[in-house]
Amino acid sequence: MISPEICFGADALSSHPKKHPHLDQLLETAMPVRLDSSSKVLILSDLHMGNGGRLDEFRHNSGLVKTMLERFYLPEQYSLVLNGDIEELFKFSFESIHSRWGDFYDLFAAFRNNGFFWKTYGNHDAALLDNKGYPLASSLVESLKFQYGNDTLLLFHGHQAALFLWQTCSLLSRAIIFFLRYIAKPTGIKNFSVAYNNRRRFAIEKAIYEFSNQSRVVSIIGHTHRPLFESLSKGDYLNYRIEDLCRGYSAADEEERSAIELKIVELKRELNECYRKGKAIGLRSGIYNNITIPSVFNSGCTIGKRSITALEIEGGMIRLVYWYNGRQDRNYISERDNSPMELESTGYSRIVLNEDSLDYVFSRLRLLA
Ligand SMILES: [Mn+2]
Repeated sequence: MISPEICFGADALSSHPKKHPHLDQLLETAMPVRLDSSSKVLILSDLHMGNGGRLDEFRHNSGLVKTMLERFYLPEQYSLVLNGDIEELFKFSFESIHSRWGDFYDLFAAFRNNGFFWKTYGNHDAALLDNKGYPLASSLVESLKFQYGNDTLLLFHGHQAALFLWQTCSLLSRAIIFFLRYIAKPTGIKNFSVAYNNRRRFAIEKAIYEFSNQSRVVSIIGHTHRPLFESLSKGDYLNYRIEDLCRGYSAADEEERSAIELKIVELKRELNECYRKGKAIGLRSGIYNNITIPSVFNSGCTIGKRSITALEIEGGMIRLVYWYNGRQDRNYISERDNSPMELESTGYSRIVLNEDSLDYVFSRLRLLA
């Protein structure tokens, strides 16, 4: 293991070594946007829109995305941030994407009337910076900072952390660079997306997590395709729920008592499962002594099978939501006991997987980081 001091040379000799200079710079140059407790914002990422053919990962969920934007978020006065990798330019030309999904551009831009519309670029759509005719060009930025009172939420796609990782002197990174430059390309492995590689995405999340705690900001990313909502940990939440039910038990009548007993059995089973998988939860282990600091959120992606995850900011709350076709099984279980809400009679439903107030999130960050 190479220590950061060796990696960062002279910089590490100063009294406040900057561990993630690339991300610090991203924070400095981010486009500022002021939010308050009445703001409503939807954050989506990783649509990976293609040409409508078999390899187009957006195809399955295009109906869901269009319906929820047109019939829920637009009329509900949400602003919109598309947090990178909206077009899949590694596989398709912009012309072919635009000819299939062109109607989405007007829909995205319509959110400007609700407040704002911004798009950050990711690794799969960064090439659009050079496209003079790109319809969303005036909304395209590398990063955004939401200023909420004295606190800051930084929105960026997340691949920037990988650029940073490649610049470090770790042997692993050098091996990856060597692989990409000299082996991967000539044999035609072009799509070296990090999305499906657990170790790589953990490394990216960890770098962003460290940076966020150091800078006392909340980062909102995409890129890894893994929804993240690290606030009160699931284990803590389940313990809290069990505690609460035990306290209510003595005052409950016969019928309520049996319902409470059943609920506790179920929660205990979930809690055991949670501890059993504890190590895999990753961000909670290590230098922060298992205390959860809610400094990284990820909107997830829209390329699941007929379901998507997204982040909402509304009424001073931040929420991870899951939209799915109600006629099919859900892949996710809510950590917060919420029931699904069907959007009119569209067949599409929304469930809140997790939520907390921004004030609570920033208090935890200030007190624990
Ligand atoms: Mn990406």
